[in-house]
Amino acid sequence: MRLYIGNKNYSSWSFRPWIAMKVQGVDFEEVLVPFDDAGGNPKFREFSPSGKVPTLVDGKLTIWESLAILEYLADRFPGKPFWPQDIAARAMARAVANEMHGGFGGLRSECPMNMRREIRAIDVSDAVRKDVARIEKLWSDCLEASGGPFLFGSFTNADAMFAPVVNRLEKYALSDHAAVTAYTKAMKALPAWIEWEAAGTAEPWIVPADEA
Ligand SMILES: N[C@@H](CCC(=O)N[C@@H](CS)C(=O)NCC(=O)O)C(=O)O
Repeated sequence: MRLYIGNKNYSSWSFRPWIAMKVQGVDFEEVLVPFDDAGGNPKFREFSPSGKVPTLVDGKLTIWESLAILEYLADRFPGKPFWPQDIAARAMARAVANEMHGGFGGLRSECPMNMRREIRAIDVSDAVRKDVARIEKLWSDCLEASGGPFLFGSFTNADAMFAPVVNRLEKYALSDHAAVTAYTKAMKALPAWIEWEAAGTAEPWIVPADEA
């Protein structure tokens, strides 16, 4: 099984399946293809039908789109807890994962994921403030219902979907909500997080558009 990803410093969509596979103990080969935004990322087209990362290749099967990859992994490894076991919790986890996949456009465009960035606040729009307020409510509701330390107790695909958001809220000093502080601590203590962050921080590439 091979996972194609972009730069670990910046590629928020790549981070999602990568951290899920690491935490759930799936053996995979990682292929990092650095961004070439100026050139239109032509190399991505060699393995990805959409021309984007992440892309998972399992034998003859190619799966693109981060959430589709996470769903495939849950089907492919039914013994691994990619989603919560309880049907109601699983429905909630899918709801929040989908909300992340299709939403929070203000936060995503104004505050790019950046593993090596120093913590520094920037001026943000009302759209970002609204996104942050919704995330604070969503995380605190999930953590209260599950007891934490992850959104549904133990780490699931819902946490994988929000991993880049943890980085954004921290690096742009966007929230001092107690639930955000506790969740950030739990996510950043994962060995998989530490491994990704160390590799991203050490990368030589700078993408000016992602340096807010
Ligand atoms: N909806 C896609 C988004 C994937 C995406 O936009 N990936 C970015 C990198 S984080 C990319 O490949 N950009 C290159 C391009 O658009 O040329 C997913 O969930 O996987």
